[in-house]
Amino acid sequence: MSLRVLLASSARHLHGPCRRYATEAARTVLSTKPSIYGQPIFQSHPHLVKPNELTAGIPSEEYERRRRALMDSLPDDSIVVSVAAPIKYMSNNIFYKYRQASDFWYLTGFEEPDSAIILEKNSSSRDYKLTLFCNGTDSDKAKWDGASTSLDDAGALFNADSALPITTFPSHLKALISLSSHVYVDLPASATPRSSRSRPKSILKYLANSLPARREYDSIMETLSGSKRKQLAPEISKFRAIKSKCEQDIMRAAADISGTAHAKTMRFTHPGLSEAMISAHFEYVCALSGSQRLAYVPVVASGANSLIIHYTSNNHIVREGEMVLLDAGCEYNGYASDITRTYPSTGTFSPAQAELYTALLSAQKSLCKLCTESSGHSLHELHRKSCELLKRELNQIGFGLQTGDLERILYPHFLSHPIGIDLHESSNFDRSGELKEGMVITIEPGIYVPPSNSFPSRFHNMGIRIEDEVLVGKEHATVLTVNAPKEIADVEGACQGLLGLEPF
Ligand SMILES: [Mn+2]
Repeated sequence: MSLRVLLASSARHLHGPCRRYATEAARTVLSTKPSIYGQPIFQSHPHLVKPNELTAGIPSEEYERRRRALMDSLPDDSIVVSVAAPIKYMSNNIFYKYRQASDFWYLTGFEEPDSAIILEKNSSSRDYKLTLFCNGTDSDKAKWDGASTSLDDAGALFNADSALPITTFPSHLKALISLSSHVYVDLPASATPRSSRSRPKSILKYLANSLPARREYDSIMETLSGSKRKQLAPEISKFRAIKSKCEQDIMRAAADISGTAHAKTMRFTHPGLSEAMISAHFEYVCALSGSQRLAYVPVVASGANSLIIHYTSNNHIVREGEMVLLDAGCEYNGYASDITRTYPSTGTFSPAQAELYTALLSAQKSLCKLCTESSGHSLHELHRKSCELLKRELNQIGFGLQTGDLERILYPHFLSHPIGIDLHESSNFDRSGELKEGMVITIEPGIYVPPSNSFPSRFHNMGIRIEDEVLVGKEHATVLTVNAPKEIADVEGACQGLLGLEPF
């Protein structure tokens, strides 16, 4: 092979994410290594963060707007206390990859552990004051773990009125609590003053570690547990439920990465592979495209394993003639994605598989279209509709459903959940509230047919779920996860390599 042919053929292989990374890598030559900051910012990582952005895809002003909107919604003389997530350990001192606490990140964009903020209402010209507490420069720590952002840089970059050492957080908090009428803070579930004595964590850790006198610690805890204290999470969740244009763009990018990974994983799959290899392939494709982690442990359920809704053992071999249910999505630049597809291991649905798939798909597509503000629907109403639609569809293909068959056996889970920074942004979400423009929710009906005489035998042991993310508009619903093949022809085309996609 001549050199020219060799070059041409290697260039052909440099496609998709690999080519993008090659270009980005070239740009990073200008920045110095190692970084002096505790997270990627434009100055250190111009291949990840643009000049106007604080975190990838989100400008500083947006973080400012978030804090202002929150503080404007709270009564006078309020303070907000939010702390970073603790580092989590697999065993002893073996840590997991760090992920910042969602609400803290939403308000700050700050990605280092051992940090906290206090927001005070009505105490400066911009109506609120932000104090950021963090590690600051620590040369010994930097040698082992890499840099943490200096106090000066942290204050300037993250737009804080002051940035102080995290060790001073308890004394500041104590002083401010006594001056404020309302203290918005989330304590861990077990954090009553009594139980916290045995297992201090998160916010308690800072208080417990940093205060020499137990009496002082107890007095802060008592005040925090008293009538001044209000839960912060429900206040923030109202704002997080509506996605800004920047957030919508990131969520679309996350959905694109996951959707393409689904298509490529369909191409990669064949009988004889293990479910674990399919999971590994999905994760690999997402990581190549820049995703920082998966948003959850994937479900790779072949054959009758698909009847287990949260099957994550992923340790069986895929057989000829089975379907594979793949529920998997990446996290990208702080936002989760969530897609489920069910496809034939051999690349072609059997007639019975196609029949059941078509019934579910028809209902799923009708439900996606209903995700508009003008429909006035709530998640509860959409779920009720999903049951109606599925009953009709299933009876048309010979199910003859009895009362309760669908809700109790064939489709035992809820249709939808809101998604964003967290995969399930549901804990403070009102399922009875009307959908609003800018919300992003999943639509994920499923059918799981046990081998029971009550149901047609040709569908026994089939489990199918089809899940998309939908952006709610005033009049129109936008499916974000369109890269994942869904129509039978597209799914089979992807499996058979007819869509022009390489498996990698
Ligand atoms: Mn989901």
